Amino acid sequence: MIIDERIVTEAIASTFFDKFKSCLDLDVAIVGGGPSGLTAAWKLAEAGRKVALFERKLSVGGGMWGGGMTWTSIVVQEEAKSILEDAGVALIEYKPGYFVADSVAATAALAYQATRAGAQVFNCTSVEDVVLREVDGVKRVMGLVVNSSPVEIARLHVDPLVLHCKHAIECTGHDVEMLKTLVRKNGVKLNTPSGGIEGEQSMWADVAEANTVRYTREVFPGVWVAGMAANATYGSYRMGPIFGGMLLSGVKVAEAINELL
Ligand code: 48F
Repeated sequence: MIIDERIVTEAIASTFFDKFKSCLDLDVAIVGGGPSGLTAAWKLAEAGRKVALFERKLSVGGGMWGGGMTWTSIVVQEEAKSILEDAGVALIEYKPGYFVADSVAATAALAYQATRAGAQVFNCTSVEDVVLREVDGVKRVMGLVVNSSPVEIARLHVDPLVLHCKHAIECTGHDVEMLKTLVRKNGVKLNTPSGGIEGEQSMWADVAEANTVRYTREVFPGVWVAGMAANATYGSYRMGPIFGGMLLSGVKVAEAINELL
């Protein structure tokens, strides 16, 4: 076979733009491809929902690749063990209730399960704003404003593109980027004690793990928080390289949204 570079180019351009066009009206748009976002994408796609995940970096996986301090092991607790097992990840029980997985294997498995289930992943894509509408006096997020990450990094003055969604999930981790933008630009009140983003506190793994799941919820009409973003939004603690809460949060948000769709 003689390889024609033009066909290679056309194949990439054509399939990519078909994929992008198919995502202009989503059931769920996920912002951030760390463990919580990938798990949510996997579970929603598995339930047959039209879901896309937008990740700023070249690789999805967020803070999971590097285990703790670049030592490539992660820990999950009993309650979350079956999520990684279902993804095909091998676990060893280090001490009763503490299960260890290879962080690279776990991250790759979540990414594979999400895409295999049908979630569309747009890496190198930064979410820079949201689409806001007011219907009968109630404001609601109805979509995302996205741009190419290289455009963002190079600070080029290039306008973004827009897609609509029924629900958006804020999974940007510690920085809660999307929600911060929503509050800063629109002065809206969130479903939090202060009406704003409470801010993350220092390390307390036990409480933080439980709170990650507890605070996984709709924080503003059309916007849900999951993973570390849920902790930062509701003023809970950080927890370091134990990842069960992230996975359970991804499952919880997927189930809650799936029930509404
Ligand atoms: O930080 P991250 O892994 O979020 P997570 O799913 O998991 C947290 C853990 O990794 C760890 C922890 C567990 O004990 O504390 O930190 O809550 O992934 C967040 C992803 O969001 C991307 C970012 O590059 C990362 O991959 N991201 C952040 N802002 C944007 C974004 C944005 N504006 N647009 C697109 N992606």
